[in-house]
Amino acid sequence: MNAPVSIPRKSTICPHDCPSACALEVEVVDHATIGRVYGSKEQTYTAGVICAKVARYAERNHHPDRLLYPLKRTGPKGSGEFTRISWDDALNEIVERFNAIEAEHGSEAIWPYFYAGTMGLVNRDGINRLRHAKKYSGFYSSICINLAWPGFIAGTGKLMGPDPREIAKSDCVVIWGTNAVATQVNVMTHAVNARKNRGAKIVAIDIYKTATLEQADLALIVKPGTDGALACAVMHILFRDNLADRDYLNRSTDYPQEFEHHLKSKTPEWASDITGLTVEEIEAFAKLVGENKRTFFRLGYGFSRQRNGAVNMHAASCIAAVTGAWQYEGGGAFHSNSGIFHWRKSLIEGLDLLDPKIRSMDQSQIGRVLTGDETALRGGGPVKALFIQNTNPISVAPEQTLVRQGFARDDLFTVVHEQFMTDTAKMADIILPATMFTEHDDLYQGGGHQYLGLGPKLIDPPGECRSNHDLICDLAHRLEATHKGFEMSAREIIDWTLQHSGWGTLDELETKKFIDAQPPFEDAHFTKGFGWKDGKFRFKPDWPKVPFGSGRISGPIETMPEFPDHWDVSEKATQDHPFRLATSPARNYLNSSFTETPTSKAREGEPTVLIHPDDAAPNGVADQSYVTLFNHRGTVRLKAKYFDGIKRGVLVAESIWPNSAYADGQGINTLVGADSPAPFGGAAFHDNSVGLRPA
Ligand SMILES: Nc1nc2c(c(=O)[nH]1)N[C@H]1C(S)=C(S)[C@@H](COP(=O)(O)OP(=O)(O)OC[C@H]3O[C@@H](n4cnc5c(=O)[nH]c(N)nc54)[C@H](O)[C@@H]3O)O[C@H]1N2
Ligand SMILES: Nc1nc2c(c(=O)[nH]1)N[C@H]1C(S)=C(S)[C@@H](COP(=O)(O)OP(=O)(O)OC[C@H]3O[C@@H](n4cnc5c(=O)[nH]c(N)nc54)[C@H](O)[C@@H]3O)O[C@H]1N2
Ligand code: SF4
Ligand SMILES: [Mo]
Repeated sequence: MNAPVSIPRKSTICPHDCPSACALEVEVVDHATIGRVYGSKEQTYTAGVICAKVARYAERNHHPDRLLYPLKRTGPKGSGEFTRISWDDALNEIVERFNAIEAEHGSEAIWPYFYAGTMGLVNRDGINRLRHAKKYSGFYSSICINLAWPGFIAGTGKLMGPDPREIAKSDCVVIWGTNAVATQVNVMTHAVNARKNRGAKIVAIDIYKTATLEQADLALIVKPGTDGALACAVMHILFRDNLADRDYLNRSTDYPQEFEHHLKSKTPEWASDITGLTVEEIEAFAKLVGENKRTFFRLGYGFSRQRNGAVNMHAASCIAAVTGAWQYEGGGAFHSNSGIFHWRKSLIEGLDLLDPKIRSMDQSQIGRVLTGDETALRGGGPVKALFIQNTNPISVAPEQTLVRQGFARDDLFTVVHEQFMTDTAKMADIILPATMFTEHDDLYQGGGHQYLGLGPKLIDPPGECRSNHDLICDLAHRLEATHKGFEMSAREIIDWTLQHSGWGTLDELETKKFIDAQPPFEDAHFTKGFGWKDGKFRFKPDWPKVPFGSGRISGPIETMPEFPDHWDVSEKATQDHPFRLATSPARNYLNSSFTETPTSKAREGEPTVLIHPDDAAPNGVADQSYVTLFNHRGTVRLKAKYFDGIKRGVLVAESIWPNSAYADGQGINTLVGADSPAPFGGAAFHDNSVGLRPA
């Protein structure tokens, strides 16, 4: 037998919208083919571990259904009838239509719409340069982070925290509102190491028994939208049992006396009623975090996707300030490190051309925008053209019924640059084929860790796929938009951006592959003060003034509680809609990506909704039978699956499936609202009231 020939491996970064941003080693079989993908052992956060769906990336990269050529719609909208055309013809048509629309309706009638299908800074954010250069409508990005980040920053003043690798040095790891086993596997690597090496306890908090909760020593299943109550009761116990660090509170936080008084009524019994946890569970949790000063609170996005999500995120982050966990290695609260990279993005985004008078419409309200809602249009005229990159709004955006109505408009000209025939691409007038991360150069940063890194082009793209950067530059030339970024290669932009952000040169990064950007201990643990002028952690945030990007005040901000609390603004269960539905992520999909790969599809099966057997029986719902979920936004038909690791009255539909996978072709976001939560908007994907009937 011949010895197996070893396939050379090249380093890169996973481009998907995942806090882990793993450092990868990709087998490069030949100039056009990748093999297996491995996690880098050298990059110490990834530490050799990646998720299964990216390990088998060849399935996605070399998928027979990849879009390879530009297509033009030839049948009615949504008919799926397209004809192959040349790039030249496609771009000429786009330019002609955009220019005609601009001449008739003004530049703001064109809406570039994009998100984080790739997290590469050049290919994700370069579309902004075109938008600014042409004064096309702006994009208020809100779908993912708008509840979570402000909630965290409200206390700390800055979006950063202890080195996530310190999880391995903790005595207690609290994995809160993130299903890390499914959504960011590396958190588990470090948490499990802490348990193995130091006997650390792992606490996990979710609304159903996820794979993460199965690995926890203490698994807390709360009712959706009640984490603020849990956090308050924990802090009540910490003060009650003298487990609060009063020195730290006096030295490093704002109003300890007033705050302690506020917590007096937030008893475990009070929280037990709200959360559905037992008093014993709450007491046990408080004792663990109170007695283990090295407690690492790893706060995820999931529990923020509630109308009270920002308040709950803040409340959870407050616990570390009460115990003083911040002071210790392996202690403190962490949500994201996105605040540490100090990127200078003026070249990528063309920020020198930004005109603040141009309207900016809310990403999460695309359904309302396209169906002419005046508030959503922000006083401007209708959107007549969409230019979409890296996102699949017909599947992923709330109020899907409106989104679909909007996309079906005959007077809307839609261009979609995609890798696959997604639900959104199906509604396009022109489809353009996009490269994958292995086929273009880009620069990436971690959210759940502290590395930045280079993702170089490893193989040639198939067919006529072009990168986002190439497309944006070509379109800019044809639209006569000028900016020096349109004249530079992706590598030149990466080099400029690195140098102007203080991270050296591209050549240096090429050699190093990644840079550990972890700030020193005293900054990461805020030992010299939190990110406010007075350096004090805020138990009493000034919500409208929380520094969050271009944060635009929304929702019932005036009724936000003064201190951490149970803020009762979740969508109310009613007699007709008695169930609380969450749309938690499916392990083998990443948002709507990977829904095309055979292994992911086989592992996920079909869309299901988890229901407690005691809720199912009285509603006449048999295990594995079809049910219809409904609310005032629409109906969704899918299979019911009995599951007793969930509270009565709560349903979980793991997502995001293509709409065609559902029995009636309507996706789960049909049931989700696009009303703007406080303080700065967002989307409450896990906060829905629905009714249920056998169907
Ligand atoms: N496999 C997989 N990985 C992913 C994604 C995916 O879709 N699939 N999506 C990627 C993206 S874009 C992001 S932003 C991250 C997000 O990853 P996470 O931070 O993990 O956030 P979510 O996926 O929204 O939800 C996490 C968990 O929060 C739970 N949850 C919902 N409501 C509540 C609540 O009120 N309280 C508590 N305690 N828990 C609640 C949900 O049931 C879910 O299990 O993951 C990324 N990684
Ligand atoms: N029900 C429900 N809905 C949700 C969520 C939920 O938890 N529940 N989560 C929400 C969250 S957190 C997020 S972030 C959004 C994410 O929603 P989306 O931004 O739509 O996320 P993805 O499905 O990851 O990917 C978008 C598309 O980008 C394409 N793409 C990838 N790379 C490139 C590229 O280089 N160029 C081009 N042109 N295209 C590329 C992919 O093929 C994919 O179709 O979904 C939100 N929607
Ligand atoms: S865990 Fe996240 S970052 Fe890592 S390989 Fe999987 S999708 Fe990519
Ligand atoms: Mo996200």
